[in-house]
Amino acid sequence: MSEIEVPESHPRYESLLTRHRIEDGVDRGITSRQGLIAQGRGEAFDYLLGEETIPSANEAERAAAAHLLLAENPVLSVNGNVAALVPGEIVELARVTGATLEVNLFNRTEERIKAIATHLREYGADEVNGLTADARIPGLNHERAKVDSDGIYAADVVLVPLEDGDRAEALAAMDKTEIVIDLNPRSRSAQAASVPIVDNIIRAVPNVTTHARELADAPASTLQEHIDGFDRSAALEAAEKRIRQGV
Ligand code: PTJ
Repeated sequence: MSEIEVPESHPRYESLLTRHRIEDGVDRGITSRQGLIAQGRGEAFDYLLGEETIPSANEAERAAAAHLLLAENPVLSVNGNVAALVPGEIVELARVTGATLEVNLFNRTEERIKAIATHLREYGADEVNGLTADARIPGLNHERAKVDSDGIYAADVVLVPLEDGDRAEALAAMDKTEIVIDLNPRSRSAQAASVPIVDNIIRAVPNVTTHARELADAPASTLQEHIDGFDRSAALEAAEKRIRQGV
């Protein structure tokens, strides 16, 4: 038996586990209730995608790893769904790529930021940013614009999983290299991203980490080749084709 008392051989195991983690996140004050709706939306896209990492997503995940390794100041943005679904995995990705973790919420409350930071520390994070919030993303209304001046504001590469479209567009407008994880290839976040990863975060984050481990000792020229070889429009098209046609 697993953490949800369902055998791992159950055909819907991953999906049930994901739901359980989101529910648990809401109960613990980590995930917002809107996070439940976002999860339902994601599940529908994932079902149509075949609940697997398609080849174009794997390429995006490799390009994302290369960007994070080449970055001077990479930041992984964590919201309530990310903290509930992949707490250990996002901490591990930060460790392997040398990135900083920053809690950045759509429905921002100080209590939830603190609860998420504590949760991530329980999973091994040394430092979690997001509470200082001494800078603003230009072009966004007050609460959602708050970031740390030495964190997301100063980042050259930022990973924003399950992001709301407005903020993804505003971050892209700041000329950052934006890596988005979103199961909807038509979402404004995926459309705004330099690297859109159309995959379930449950599979995507560990796979970016696997690529980062493999590329850790590669020269900068090899990392740059992976970045230059990635075609964001082709990746979005391939994901949409898979969802619409099942091929
Ligand atoms: O914790 P907060 O306050 O920052 O709020 C987080 C949510 C996710 C509630 C907030 O950012 C939000 O409302 O997001 P949206 O606009 O619902 O967008 C979420 C996107 O993530 C949608 O396009 C979903 O299809 C997608 N999504 C949902 N679950 C997953 C996912 N993508 C990848 N993996 C998932 N498990």
